[in-house]
Amino acid sequence: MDKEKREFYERLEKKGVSRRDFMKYCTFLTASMGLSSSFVPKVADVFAAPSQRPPVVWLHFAECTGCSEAILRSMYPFIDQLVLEILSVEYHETIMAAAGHQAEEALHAAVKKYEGKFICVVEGGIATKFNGGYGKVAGRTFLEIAKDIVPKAAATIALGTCAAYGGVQAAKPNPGGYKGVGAALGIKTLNIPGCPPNPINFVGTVVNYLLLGKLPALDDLGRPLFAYGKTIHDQCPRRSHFENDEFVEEFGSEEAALGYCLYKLGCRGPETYNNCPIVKFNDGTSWPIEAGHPCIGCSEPDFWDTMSPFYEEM
Ligand code: FSX
Ligand code: SF4
Ligand code: F3S
Repeated sequence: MDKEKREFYERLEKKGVSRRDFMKYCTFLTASMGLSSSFVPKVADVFAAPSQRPPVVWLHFAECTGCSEAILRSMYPFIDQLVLEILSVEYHETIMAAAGHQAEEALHAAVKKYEGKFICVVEGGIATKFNGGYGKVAGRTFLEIAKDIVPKAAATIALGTCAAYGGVQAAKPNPGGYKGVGAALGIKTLNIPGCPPNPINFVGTVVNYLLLGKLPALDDLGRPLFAYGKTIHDQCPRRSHFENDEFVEEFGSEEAALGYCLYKLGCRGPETYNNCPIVKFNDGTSWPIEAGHPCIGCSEPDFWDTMSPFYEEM
């Protein structure tokens, strides 16, 4: 094993992560990216011996920062470390030490230094009415900031439903005219929706880019197909209860087995595309439907309006 890889595994070991745990994670990540198991060692190498660490400028607009929190407190305790091993995060308001003018300077210096080369990750929606006056950072509107920085990036990732499609602040009556980044700027973005999005879908997208030199294939809403290619309902374990004769027998009748499904409580799983049933959250512990709550369609555009009232049958 070369020096770089050895040092990487030593760093992980110091954080209490064994090589076995790391390989387990890479196997899981590879499968969730829709790649065959022969890619596992290559995926591991993306972390252990990165040939490039693309600079990242991470912008926050109108949102709750749940998307960053999901990444930083994510499934595997070390995933935040992994993100920092493969990305060179030049600007991120939540995790950077600098504040105020110093932070602003860091942003402008990074954009200037890496123009045309950095990945722009955006969290949060952008106000478009009243010249974007409903949301500002450092005296500039979100709209001005996005118009200035996004076109200078090599690629832009809209992380979370707010950045992808506007999210909660775009819900009716939407006085600020909030929109997702793509709609606000009139461009196509790669969208990783979910409120919050699953960190594995962000990491999978970045690893795909580093491993294969391109962004993953997208659906017509800009979402990576490897993660958003199937509905929640198609992958839901509760579905098996009314479709599987054994369960029906166990429950006594088809109706009783159907009662285990949350459809009548308003579940939006049949019209929501995401991989929550497979990848789950918090170290694969659980996900909304497993915890007994119907899916509210959080990764679909305008879900606050189109999917509500949430507890009524579709
Ligand atoms: Fe939105 Fe993310 Fe929901 Fe919150 O940054 S997708 S409100 S989880 O935090 O943007
Ligand atoms: Fe489908 Fe929801 Fe029922 Fe699962 S709980 S089977 S997603 S309707
Ligand atoms: Fe969201 Fe539904 Fe998954 S509410 S987290 S898409 S189960």
